[in-house]
Amino acid sequence: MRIDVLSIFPSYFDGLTLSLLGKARDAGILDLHVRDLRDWTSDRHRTVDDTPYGGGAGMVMKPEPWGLALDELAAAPSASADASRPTIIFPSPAGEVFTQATARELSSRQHLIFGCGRYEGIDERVFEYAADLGEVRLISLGDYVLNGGEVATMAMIEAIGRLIPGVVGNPESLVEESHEDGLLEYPSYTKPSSWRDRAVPDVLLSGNHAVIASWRRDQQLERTRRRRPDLLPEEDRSES
Ligand code: 6GU
Repeated sequence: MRIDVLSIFPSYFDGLTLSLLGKARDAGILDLHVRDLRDWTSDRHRTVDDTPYGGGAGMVMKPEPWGLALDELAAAPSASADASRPTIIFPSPAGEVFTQATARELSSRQHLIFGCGRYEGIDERVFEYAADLGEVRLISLGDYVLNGGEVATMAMIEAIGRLIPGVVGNPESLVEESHEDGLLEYPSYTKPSSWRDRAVPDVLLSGNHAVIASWRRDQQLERTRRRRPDLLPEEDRSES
């Protein structure tokens, strides 16, 4: 998979050289490029923002650098062939909410471009123009406000990247995870079996795999009811 990131703060993404995603890059599974949007400006101050038409607080990102950058990054070897058209993601608190299903869907794409906005946002015409180059998605991490798209992009790249075959060494560890089966994960324990007067649940020491599996399922349901009832179908939300 190729991923291009456009940002005025490219050093935010230095962390992606670490750990699993760093290894995936070294192994050639993930072809990740972080680019400075200001490289597509031509004035002395490398200006990327301007005041909003109609007035109001803050600044808006100018369309011209975005247009030039997207033209360059979306230009595929076989332009216009459907599979090679990129998916262009703009992180935005005004977008659809990112979930594990979104991560799964995006993990099968050949080319993702993340456009990280700052200030009060990006000139709306950029989103319209980008739709000529690929599939445009505005995606939010949830109902709170960040200062820009960078941290959201990091989170999305990590969630998507770990689903690419070969990135996570043991594919089984992808299955037994919160949200993969629509429930929260069951609790985990390791040695010692007693720590500060707290014992590991007996069932986990029983060696009976069927009973352990059933206990874990119950724990998943119980936690999901208590912490995230919104994940359950209406009829499963209360204990009785
Ligand atoms: Cl994707 N961007 C910004 N700026 N704030 C957010 C967000 C994204 N998701 C939640 N809050």
